[in-house]
Amino acid sequence: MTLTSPRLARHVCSLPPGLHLARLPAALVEAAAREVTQIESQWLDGQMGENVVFHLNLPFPLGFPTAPVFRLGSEETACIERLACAARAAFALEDRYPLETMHAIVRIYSAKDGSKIGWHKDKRCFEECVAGVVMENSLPRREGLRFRPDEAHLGDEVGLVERSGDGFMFEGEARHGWEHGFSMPQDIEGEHRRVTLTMRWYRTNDPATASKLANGGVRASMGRSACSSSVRKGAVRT
Ligand SMILES: O=C(O)CCC(=O)C(=O)O
Repeated sequence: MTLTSPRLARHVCSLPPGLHLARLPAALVEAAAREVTQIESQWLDGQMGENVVFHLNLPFPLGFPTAPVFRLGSEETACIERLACAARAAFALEDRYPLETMHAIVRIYSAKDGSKIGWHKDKRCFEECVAGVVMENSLPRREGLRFRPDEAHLGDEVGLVERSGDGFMFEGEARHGWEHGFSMPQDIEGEHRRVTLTMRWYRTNDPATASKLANGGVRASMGRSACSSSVRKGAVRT
């Protein structure tokens, strides 16, 4: 992974403190990317907006799933789950965060609809470390996730130049002092896309969160199935 900065070339453009990079095994990433394509054609029904998403294990927000949720152990997401586990191991998070509290989300950014995710910081209901894997980046210049410091922090806006299999994890200043986001470059048309897997772990020390987690992450009245992968394309969504 390399970096780009919109500022002057004499500025040394550096990563936000607390952003770590890794490479994930190609075979694992390719298998997960194939699975995303399958799910997209079978389960996602024109779910456009900021981008197309589905969740793994737990919904976001807890209690009110906004997109299909594939539980751990779902056949349809076996390879994506393996990739999430590999990323968790690559960043030494296995002993810190249990798989059961993981919320993973797959986002598909397409040049066809200029999809994006605006500048933001991740919510505090999630544990300190946030990890991601690029499953596909077919943009001609492979622009990826961008970071910029907030008003209280110093640094230049920086953008990752990505290849599929690139993994990142952020914590500390990168998590709380910098924002991140992605916008499809305006001059790109056609089939180019960026597909990512982002993993966060719900904090369990808050009683409200703990009780929702004990309930499988959904409202009591909804039952498990309303929040499972039963929202196949064409079916009624909750
Ligand atoms: O697509 C990405 O790499 C990042 C997604 C993201 O920022 C998020 O899910 O909050």
